[in-house]
Amino acid sequence: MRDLYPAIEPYHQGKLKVSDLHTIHYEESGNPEGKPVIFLHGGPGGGITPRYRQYFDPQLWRIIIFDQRGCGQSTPYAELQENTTWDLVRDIEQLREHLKVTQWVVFGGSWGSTLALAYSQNHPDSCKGLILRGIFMLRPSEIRWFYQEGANHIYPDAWQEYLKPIPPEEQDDLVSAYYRRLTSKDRQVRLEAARAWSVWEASTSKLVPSAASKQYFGQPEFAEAFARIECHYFVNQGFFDRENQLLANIDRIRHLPGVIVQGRYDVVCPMITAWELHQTWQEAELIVIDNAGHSMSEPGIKDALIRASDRFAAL
Ligand code: STX
Repeated sequence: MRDLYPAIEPYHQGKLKVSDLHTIHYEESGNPEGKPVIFLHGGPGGGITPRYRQYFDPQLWRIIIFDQRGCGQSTPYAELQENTTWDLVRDIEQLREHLKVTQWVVFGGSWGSTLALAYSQNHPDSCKGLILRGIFMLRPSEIRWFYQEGANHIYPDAWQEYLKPIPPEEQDDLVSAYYRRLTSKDRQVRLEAARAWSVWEASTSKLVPSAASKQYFGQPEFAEAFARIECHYFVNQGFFDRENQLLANIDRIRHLPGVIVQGRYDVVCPMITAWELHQTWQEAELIVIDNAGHSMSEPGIKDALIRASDRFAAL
């Protein structure tokens, strides 16, 4: 099994003002002359971590990673205004031009896969290929499964904690009930909701749940942006015109090399979505990891992603 490349520091970090309101934080690591890859993090609202650099051979890749609007070191923190899928798609293109990249490989898991599909379908000429993991297309059925009815059958214990901030009379529409609290003027109300929302996701992301990731997701500095931005995208149905938009537009990227890595026991983004994507995009390679859940740190997922990035380095 392949493991992560050694930890590295960026050779360059910067800020890019992408609108009157928003500035995004980005970093470049690895080889400045290497093949460019843009890493799209999850959530939306998850921000970046140094580990993301370690999925790529630093001799071969110019590894470009950024905090999407409102999270990590991007500012303003947890801001929902001017924060839509199409704003992020424009930011990626603006960052590409700013860094004088002609084409890059697009790497994204979970919400990062949603954004990778949206971006590549709008800018196919900017893309060399796609490495996708834990596929999420932000359709109503996927939101319903994880935040209303479905995943609770597998994690009733964690679900009880997720339900706590919401009184029974509001539980028939949990995403809306959470949205009201996450946008409350009362900081305590916001933070309580943000913590419960985020810990639910941390509790369900790994085949074998980890206390460390629950602790990380539960910290207010992480949870507030993660929960607010996720919930904002979900109440707005990802800002898509129609629910199957990303499948309907596959022809725009069909010619690009693509790999889809999916954990069999992914509870956050169940495999049906990866399956449907692959049915529509059969030219892409589907790799199912039979002993993994959602997280990119699961050993089998890590192995498959690193093998894929090694192969793509030769494109
Ligand atoms: N959201 C899934 C997602 O994109 C429905 C995601 N889950 N956890 C993450 O992202 C981080 C690891 C980035 C926090």
